[in-house]
Amino acid sequence: MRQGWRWFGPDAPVTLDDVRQTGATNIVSALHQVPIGRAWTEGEVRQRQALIETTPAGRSPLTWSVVESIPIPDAVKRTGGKAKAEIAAWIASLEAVAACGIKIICYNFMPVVDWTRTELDFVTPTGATAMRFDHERFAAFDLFVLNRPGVENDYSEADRARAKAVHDSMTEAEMAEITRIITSALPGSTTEPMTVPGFREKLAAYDCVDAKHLRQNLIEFLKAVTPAAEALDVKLTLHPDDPPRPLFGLPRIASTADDYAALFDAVPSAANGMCFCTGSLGVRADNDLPGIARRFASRIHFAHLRATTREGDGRSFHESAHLDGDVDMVAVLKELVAEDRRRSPQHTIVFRSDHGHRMLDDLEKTVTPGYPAIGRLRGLAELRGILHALDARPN
Ligand code: DNO
Repeated sequence: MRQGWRWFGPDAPVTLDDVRQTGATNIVSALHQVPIGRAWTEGEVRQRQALIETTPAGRSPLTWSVVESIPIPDAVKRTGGKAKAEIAAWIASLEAVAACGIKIICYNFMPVVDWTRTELDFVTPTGATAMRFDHERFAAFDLFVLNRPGVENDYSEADRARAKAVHDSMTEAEMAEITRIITSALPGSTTEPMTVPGFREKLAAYDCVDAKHLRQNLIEFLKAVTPAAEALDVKLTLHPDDPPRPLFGLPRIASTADDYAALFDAVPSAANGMCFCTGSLGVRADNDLPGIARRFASRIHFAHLRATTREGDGRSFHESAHLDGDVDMVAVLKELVAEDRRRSPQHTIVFRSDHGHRMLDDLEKTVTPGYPAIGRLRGLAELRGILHALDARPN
């Protein structure tokens, strides 16, 4: 398996030289500055690639191996194959990336909001902080701040009463902070920051899109883009929904093994792959992660490895240290390593230690939420330990 590290670009607090010190050799990055929907040019990709791959004297080389992500515009999620211009632009970006020799592209199909949390700095017993999703606080935002049409139908009476009590107990500043976290689009999100009224408008645009419809739109998108990907030996990897269930009354269709099976059945192309994210999928107790890794092994080209702990209410969760949560990471890695051994060197799985606690010096520094250096490095070191024990030295 190839050791990856997500790098947010030249302005990010974690530099490429920092990445070298972690031991990771494969960079995961994107042209985050390009507006969603605009085709990437080969020149732009090459320029970013030169930053990554020009190695200062005496330093170890880095390779840009994965693009995470080329965002999929709303028009595609809402109208599928009818969004011809947007799909053509996405294919142009794919071709620009492939022309530079980058062969793995990650994307997701979550409408309106990408990954969602309610707290960025939840203090864990070690003193390090973690990201957290608190269902009651989330519901309080949904019911009493966003207050979208029909919102009450998505919560039981008991849920609504609890959310009301939580809302009443929170200060305005606390509610404003949750609103900011939910609407601001967390780092790497493929959706845009929104105001609350803008959020309502976006939701209204999805009024007629149910899960069946959204899945059909993704299938139409895949049918349109996989021929280009296949011709260029590019693997497209669909990131799961985070958290893996509908939010804000919006359907989500990459949350379970059945969801992925439906997509692989409809579009069997070898380019139709999966980004195996243990942190996202692991939030559902009914997702058997080693089983999913085994079942879809040949489709997995990219893995996000991190752990979450489900809390007592079954809906809230927080991010644990990489080996401490609900996921059996050793069992997952056994499956991924077994698959990796079947592959040629240029097609091995790229993994990255996903997210990380904010700890030690990072508690005082400006960090990218979810992506501090030290917490991710701790995770990577632990994952590497497992790989060594499995006699699968990463490269
Ligand atoms: C968060 C990430 C997401 C992910 C995209 C994939 O940490 O997992 O930003 O990159 O949803 O397209």
